Amino acid sequence: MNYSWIDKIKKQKIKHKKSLIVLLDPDKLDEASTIAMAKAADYHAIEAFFVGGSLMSSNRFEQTVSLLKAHSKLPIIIFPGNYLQISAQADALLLLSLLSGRNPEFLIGQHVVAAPYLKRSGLEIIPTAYLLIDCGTPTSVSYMSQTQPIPYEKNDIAVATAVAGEMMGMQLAYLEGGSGAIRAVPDDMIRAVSQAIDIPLIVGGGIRDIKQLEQVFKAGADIAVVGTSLEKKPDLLSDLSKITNTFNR
Ligand code: 1GP
Repeated sequence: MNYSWIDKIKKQKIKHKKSLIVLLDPDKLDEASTIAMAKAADYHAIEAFFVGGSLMSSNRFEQTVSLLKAHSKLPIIIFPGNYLQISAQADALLLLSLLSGRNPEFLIGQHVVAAPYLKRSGLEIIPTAYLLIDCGTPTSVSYMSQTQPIPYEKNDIAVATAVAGEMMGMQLAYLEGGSGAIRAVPDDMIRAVSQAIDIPLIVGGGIRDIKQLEQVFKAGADIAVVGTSLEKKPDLLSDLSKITNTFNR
């Protein structure tokens, strides 16, 4: 039987298990830092790597996936900024539909262009309801997608959007504050969305320390994604993974 990452995540949700995912942006990490992170993650409670970015200026995407594959046993999940970010060496790809926006290019356009490649790639494709939340600063995602995020305090809009995504058959919901966001997605919004849907909920953007990670998990996120803070301070991985473990005892 083929391995399915999303099946594993759904089973973990049933058991109330919390997961931490490390986001690697190939533009921001050189070869040595990527290898160091790959090796370190294997020793901590990390569920997987996400690889991707809103804009890729280097040609390190494929190389980053290869390095992770060579130096870590963890699943490699592509978290694509656009259809150029596809690698058959990875395990799965989040097929993101930017449901918070009204730009058809990010709701279906890019998907159509990518579909023939994705079909041939053999990757596990995971349809994902992707919701960008306004966390205080203009983000690369909102600029690159030319869409407006959901306002910070509009929990009802976030809930209705996530529920719509679930009804459309999406397998994951993702509340995105944007990479390097000044503040993380608000607890109230995470709580409201997690209570309204049955599919696993991912939260990312602006999680900088163990306190914020704890809040995100307590509010109801099944998976937390951390990128920028680990680029700046790789040692934080150990503390973040310890906190994740405390939720899984
Ligand atoms: C993943 O974009 C986030 O959802 C990552 O955000 O870089 O702020 O951790 P940070």
